[in-house]
Amino acid sequence: MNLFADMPLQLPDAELDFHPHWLGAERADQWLKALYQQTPWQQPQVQLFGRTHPVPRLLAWYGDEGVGYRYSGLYHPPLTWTPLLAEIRAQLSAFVGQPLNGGLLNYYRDGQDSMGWHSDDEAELGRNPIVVSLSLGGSRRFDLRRKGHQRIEHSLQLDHGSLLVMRAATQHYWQHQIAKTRKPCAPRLNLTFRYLLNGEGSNHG
Ligand SMILES: O=C(O)CCC(=O)C(=O)O
Ligand SMILES: [Mn+2]
Repeated sequence: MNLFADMPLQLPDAELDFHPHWLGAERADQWLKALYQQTPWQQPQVQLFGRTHPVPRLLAWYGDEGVGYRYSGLYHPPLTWTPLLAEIRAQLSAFVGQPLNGGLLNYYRDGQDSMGWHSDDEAELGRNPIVVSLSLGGSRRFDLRRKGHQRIEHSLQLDHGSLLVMRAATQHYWQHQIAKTRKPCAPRLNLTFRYLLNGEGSNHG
């Protein structure tokens, strides 16, 4: 748990701002319900050690025209922003003071859905990418470790309506994950908005 609400996290070589109550509960409920219903969720297959597995979550990629994304080895053209997503994108862009032209939606159906260790360091995100991550629904633990190390250095609980902003060199030095958990947890919808310099690239397992 982060006891210092709305304070930057003091991790070396990282720039993380956490806003645990960015969105009020009522609005967060509305957005969760609408986004879940409006999204054409996909569950792509990934190749791992020569075998094919479904990605352990549902996902969808939205973006400005031509801003496609490569995940799980497949190129995904952008879905067109819905009015709600355009509104969320505009609010977040105003909040961080930077343009955002793409957004990955992830839906974790239960504790067995997850996202493995990775950095958001794909070339098309540029040198010091901003990643703006809004969490809705069930709380999940977000872990951080240094690249090349196993030990988890810091964890945050990403609750309904919380916003995590990663900037600067964070992706060079740190990896993050949403681990599987046996604890019962409600479905969770996460949106990560980014700014891509050009349309293609990227890989998320
Ligand atoms: O679900 C989360 O909070 C993490 C999502 C994430 O790391 C990503 O989309 O790159
Ligand atoms: Mn990520």
